[in-house]
Amino acid sequence: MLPFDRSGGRAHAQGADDDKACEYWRYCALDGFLCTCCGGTVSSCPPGSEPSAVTWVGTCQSTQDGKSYLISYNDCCGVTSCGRCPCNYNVGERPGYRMGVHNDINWCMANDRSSYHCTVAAVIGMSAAG
Ligand code: ABN
Repeated sequence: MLPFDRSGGRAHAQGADDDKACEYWRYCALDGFLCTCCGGTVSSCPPGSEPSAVTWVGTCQSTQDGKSYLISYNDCCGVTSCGRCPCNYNVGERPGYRMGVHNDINWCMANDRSSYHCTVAAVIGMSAAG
């Protein structure tokens, strides 16, 4: 039997070390399209888009050293929706009344160009959690 792609276009590969896969460790609380699949990197927006002025944060455990890191999930703004590699992980997410830890929102709301393109996951610190 020939190999069969069951990913539905969501990601190129499965794996905690592949930054184009939803399972990549930094994406544990990411809801959106991966910027790594849209011409950007894990921490920089694709050309023509800009990072959201406001953001939400999560804590994810690194597969490299087992430590917990604080991750900033900035949306990239000003370009229409990328549509590639949709992911939805919600470790530690809280309901919408706690905005800083809620991911199902267009965080481009405070930018002049408020259309949502994709989401990056930048490490901004180590977590006291471990
Ligand atoms: N933060 C990603 C996103 C954008 C628009 C709608 C839902 C989620």
